[in-house]
Amino acid sequence: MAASVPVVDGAMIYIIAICALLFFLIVFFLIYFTVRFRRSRNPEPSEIRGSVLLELSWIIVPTLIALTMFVYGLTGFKFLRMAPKGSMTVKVHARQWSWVFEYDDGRKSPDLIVPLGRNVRCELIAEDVIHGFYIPAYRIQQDAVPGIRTEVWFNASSPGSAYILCSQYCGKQHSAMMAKLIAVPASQFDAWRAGSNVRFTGTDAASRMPRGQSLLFERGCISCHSVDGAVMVGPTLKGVFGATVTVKSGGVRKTVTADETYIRRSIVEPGSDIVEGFPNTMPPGMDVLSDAEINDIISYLKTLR
Ligand code: HEC
Ligand SMILES: [Cu+2]
Repeated sequence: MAASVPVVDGAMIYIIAICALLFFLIVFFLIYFTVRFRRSRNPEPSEIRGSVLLELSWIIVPTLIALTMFVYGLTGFKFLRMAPKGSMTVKVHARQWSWVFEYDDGRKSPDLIVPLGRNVRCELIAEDVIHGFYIPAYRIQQDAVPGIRTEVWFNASSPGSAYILCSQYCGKQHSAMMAKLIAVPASQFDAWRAGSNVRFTGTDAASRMPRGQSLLFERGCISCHSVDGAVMVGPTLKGVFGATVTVKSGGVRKTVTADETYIRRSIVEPGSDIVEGFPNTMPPGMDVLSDAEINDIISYLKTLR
């Protein structure tokens, strides 16, 4: 649950209630007048002159009713759009097709882990196309648009997890663009932030993934490489381990077997062996990976047959 839920649900129920009331009133009078003024009872239509009072009242009353809906909606909207001062900020990177949550200390996570009871302000950054940051259980939805900073905030009031979805059709794997929001007690959150390898077992995506796979997420590899055979900006990583690859090394075309040495070099100095048919666009900054992390990635790639 979050504070945004009663705000959105309240406006929704209010609007539906007014619409339902009007609907039943209109249908009631429709039927009543049809029966009451049927031809057999009124063979001669009577002539009715205008009534200023009646006309004014059916202009003013519905206008006022509609305005209450507007005011109700507007207060809720302002509440949802303006993050309270002192909120904790999380940068939400949206890209084809994953979410990465970046905390102010630079820590990145494939799931949005938040402390209970804190106001969390999400700064939405679209890295390629328009995405929609959508947490149905919290009634929160905001587009992430390239070139524009949009934001949204919430306050998780009960522990547990909720789905984060993308609400803008953003390409082939749009429906797979899911993550979890996990609200945990502040003490657990601080331990996780401090870098201890707290895993919220069974709930977060990261804990279900092999370490190597979650690294591909955290380091953004999956924005260029698929693990299912699809060719994206870069070649797929499915079946790459042990495969025979044609590369250009310093302008010379040659065939190599993708062993540990080759894969390690492809990650650390991507410009040294360029896979044929692909541009040399893999960022060399990927060498921030530690040796152990590269080993984890290689172990994971070995399982991708
Ligand atoms: C901006 C896009 C981009 C990102 C991000 C990226 N790569 Fe690449 N990668 C490429 C391209 C393009 C190639 C093919 C050209 C080349 O070999 O340099 C490639 C090649 C590779 C290869 C060799 C594949 C083969 O078939 O021989 C490996 C392994 C690899 N990348 C791993 C990674 C890992 C691990 C990460 C994340 C730490 C990563 N890449 C991030 C674009 C990217
Ligand atoms: Cu999307």
